[in-house]
Amino acid sequence: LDADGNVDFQKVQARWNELAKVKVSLGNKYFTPEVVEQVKKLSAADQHRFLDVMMGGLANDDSSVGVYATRPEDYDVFSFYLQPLIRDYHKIEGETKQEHDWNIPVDEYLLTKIDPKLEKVSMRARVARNVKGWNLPPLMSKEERINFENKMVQAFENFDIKGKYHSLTPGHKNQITQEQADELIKRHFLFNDMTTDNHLTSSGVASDWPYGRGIWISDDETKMIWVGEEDQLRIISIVQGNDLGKVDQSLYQLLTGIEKSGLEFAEHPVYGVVTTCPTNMGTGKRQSILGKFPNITNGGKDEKKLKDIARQFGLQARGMGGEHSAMDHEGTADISPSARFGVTEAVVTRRLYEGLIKLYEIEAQLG
Ligand code: CIR
Repeated sequence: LDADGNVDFQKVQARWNELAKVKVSLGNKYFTPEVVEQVKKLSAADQHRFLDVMMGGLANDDSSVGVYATRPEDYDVFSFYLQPLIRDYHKIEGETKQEHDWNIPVDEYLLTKIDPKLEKVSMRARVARNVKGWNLPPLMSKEERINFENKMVQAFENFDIKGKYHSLTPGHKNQITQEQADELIKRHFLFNDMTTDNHLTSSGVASDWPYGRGIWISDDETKMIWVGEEDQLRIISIVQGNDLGKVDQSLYQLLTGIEKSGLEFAEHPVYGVVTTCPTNMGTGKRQSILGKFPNITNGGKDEKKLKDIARQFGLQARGMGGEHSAMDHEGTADISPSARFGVTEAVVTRRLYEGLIKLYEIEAQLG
C-alpha cells in the first residue's frame, strides 16, 4: 500500500517479477498491464480485495496458482483476471459453460478390470461447496466462522443420514480432544492443521484456526462433511472397494441430503460451483483412489516421475496426506483428474478410470 493506503500496483508488479525468477504461478502470468488498468477503475475497497485475492501467490514462491477468491462475486468483479486464469488451468478453449451430470454408472468403472488385485482400494470423491450470501473462507471473520459452523450443526441435527459432528472450536458443545482429532487425521477423515500450510495461512483461509472448523461423520463412516477448510464445506465419500461408480452414488446421496436441509450453494452462471480456489470451480468435484506405484516411483524415492507421468494423462498425483504431502516407500499416491471445470461430474469419474488404465499399464511395464 502507498502512503494514502491505496494499493501500489507498481510494487505488486515488482514482487511478481521477483517471484517469476523462481516460478511463474498462474496468478503471476495473468497479472498483465491490461489487468492493472482494469483494476485501477475499481473502487478502493475492490482494489484492496484484489490484493487479498493474490496474497497467497505474492507470499509463496512455490505457488502454482497463487490466487484465492474472497467472495463469490470476485469471479465477476475480477473476471478480467480470474476468467482467463480459470480457462488456462482447466485447459478450456472457447466459451464453455459449466454443465452438471451425475448419471454415473455402477458396475462399469471396475478397478478389478484394470488389475484383479485392485479388489479393495480406498476410493474417495468430494465436492466443494460454499453457501450463498457468505464471505468465502479467506475473508470470513472469526464470528462468521463460528456462526457458519453453528448453522451447519443445526442442519446436521435434522439430517436424514445418521451421523455425528466433531468440532475443533474451543468450548463448542461438540468439541473433541486433540487426541481424538489426531486419530481422525490419521484415518484420513479429518483435514490437517491448516496453519501448517503457508498458502492457506498467507491468504487468510487458515485465519482464526481452529474456530469454526470441524467434521461431520456418518455412523457407517463412509460419508463426511468438512466444515471450515479451504471451502466452507467439503462433502466427501470414502468407500473401500473397486467400483468407482459406487463412491459417486454415496456422494450424491450425501449431497442431495444436505441440499434438502435448505442450504443454497453459491453458483456462477458460467463457471459453475463457486469455490475459494479457482482450480475447483466448475463441478468442485475431485475423485481419487489411493494406489501404490512402487515401480514408477522407484520405491517412493522418485515422486516427481509419477507426478509427471500422471500429468500427461490429465491426472494429479499427491501424497496421502493432502496436496503438498509426501508419498511412502511403496509410492502410495492419491490419483485424481485435475480438471473440475468444463467437465461434468460423470466425466471426472470416466477420466479417472481411463487415466488409471494407462498409469497401471506403465507401472506393470516397469515391474
Ligand atoms: C498454489 O497456488 O500452489 C496453492 N494455492 C494451491 C493451489 C491449488 N490447490 C488447491 O486449491 N487445493
